[in-house]
Amino acid sequence: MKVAALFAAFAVSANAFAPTSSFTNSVSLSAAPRSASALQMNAAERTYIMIKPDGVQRGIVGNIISRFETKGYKLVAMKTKQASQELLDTHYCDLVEKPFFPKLRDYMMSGPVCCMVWEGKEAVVTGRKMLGATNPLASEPGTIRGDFCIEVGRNICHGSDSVENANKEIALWFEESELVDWESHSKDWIYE
Ligand code: IDP
Ligand code: MG
Repeated sequence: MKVAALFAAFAVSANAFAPTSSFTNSVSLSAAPRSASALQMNAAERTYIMIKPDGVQRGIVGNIISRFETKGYKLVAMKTKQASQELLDTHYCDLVEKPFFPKLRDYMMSGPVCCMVWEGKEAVVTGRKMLGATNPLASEPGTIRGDFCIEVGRNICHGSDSVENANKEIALWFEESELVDWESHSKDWIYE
């Protein structure tokens, strides 16, 4: 008798947590699966995010990773690296003539950087928003630069500024074999 009552109570409470039918439809794997090309267009954009030596030294790597993870972006590649002069000349090829470039290069070679590729819908433009403005004093609070730094020459992170440059930067900093093609189990909870 007691067991039956307990079972009935469990059935009612379990039902209270059951998803509504429309909710079920929106996430069901069997309901109208999207085509591979639709998923490609929505979710396969990649951006190159790099934590600069000051971000690594100051122990901000975990916080930055956490922001991209909790946003819903997918980590495709990650490593630490000591950047060479040649690599930085290529990466910052549009800035090599700037008067501040020698200092920028020294700063970027002063310790390890943390190189990452994040993937997801509009990852490039959204990644830039998450970083904040180049000059940290102009970055909104809530952005990475707005929360963690003060000077443009110590602005702790890099993010690609266009899809074209993202693809170039990913190819510059990573071997093809370092990019892992995997499917997130959360994708149907992040994309509708
Ligand atoms: P971004 O990193 O926001 O894309 P860029 O203009 O591409 O900004 O500059 C690359 C990096 O060069 C900046 O993140 C910053 O570290 C450095 N930088 C840019 N402008 C200056 C400057 O006027 N003085 C010193 N460093 C600068
Ligand atoms: Mg730039």
